[in-house]
Amino acid sequence: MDKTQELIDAVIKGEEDKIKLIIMENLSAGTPAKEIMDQGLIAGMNIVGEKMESEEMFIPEVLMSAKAMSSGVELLKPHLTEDEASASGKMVIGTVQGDLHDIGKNLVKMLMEGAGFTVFDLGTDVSPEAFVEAIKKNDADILGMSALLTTTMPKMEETIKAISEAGLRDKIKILIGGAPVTDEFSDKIGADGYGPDAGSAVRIAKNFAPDYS
Ligand code: B1M
Repeated sequence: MDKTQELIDAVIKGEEDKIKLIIMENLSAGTPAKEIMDQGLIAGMNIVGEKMESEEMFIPEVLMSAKAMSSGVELLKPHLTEDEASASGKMVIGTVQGDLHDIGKNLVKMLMEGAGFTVFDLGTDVSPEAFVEAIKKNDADILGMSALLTTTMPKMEETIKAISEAGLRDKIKILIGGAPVTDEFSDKIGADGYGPDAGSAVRIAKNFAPDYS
């Protein structure tokens, strides 16, 4: 692939036009879309995730990178086979019932997509029943729940109970996050992991199963 490092840098800097240009040049030259995705977009976004975790990059910059990368993914999507597009795990994500905050959840979604996961976003105010239905319908491997209010955190536990009652707990890994959420809370309600930020959410999700990386 031509200009690999330039594409990685453009993702980190959130340079949407440059990303599109490099992708078009590579597609015209016959570079496989999967190679452009993996070696350029995902490689760049992985660095963004790491920089976010180490506080070298902050929310506005990460949003710019994520948005720029998404436009690159859109350009590549028609050139990816179905298998390639969903090579990694499948995640259902949403903000829990009663909670309308979605900026952090959207960031997690974008970085997960950047890392190659297929993400089904249920939006905000998602009931435990709706999470259960979406896990079944999409045969998801991972559930991501976000909560920003102390009053809506208990909905995470309710959702995990509903998943157990539906007999799905063994087949799904559960990742939670949001400003008031903690590791202790995650352990208490029986989640599989807690991500303090979007970068670490991706790292934890990849650790859930070796073939997600
Ligand atoms: Co709201 N709000 N808000 N608000 N709001 C907070 C959360 C609050 C802390 C402000 C305050 O009082 N200091 C407070 C909660 C207090 C509490 O519960 N302890 C609060 C309140 C009270 C309310 C209302 C009740 C206000 C009212 O109406 N009286 C109301 C509730 C509405 C509802 O949800 N039912 C409300 C409404 C709103 C707006 C609609 C105005 C708006 C939301 C817009 C939107 O999301 N589209 C809003 C906002 C913007 C905020 C603050 C200012 C910013 C939240 C944010 O987007 N942060 C917030 C104060 C604050 O946090 N400083 C506040 C940026 C975002 C990138 O961070 O979401 O934490 P965050 O996500 C991070 C990590 O947490 C993590 O990764 C992200 C990136 O690093 N993460 C995950 C998040 N989800 C994850 C999932 C994962 C893993 C990691 O795995 C799946």
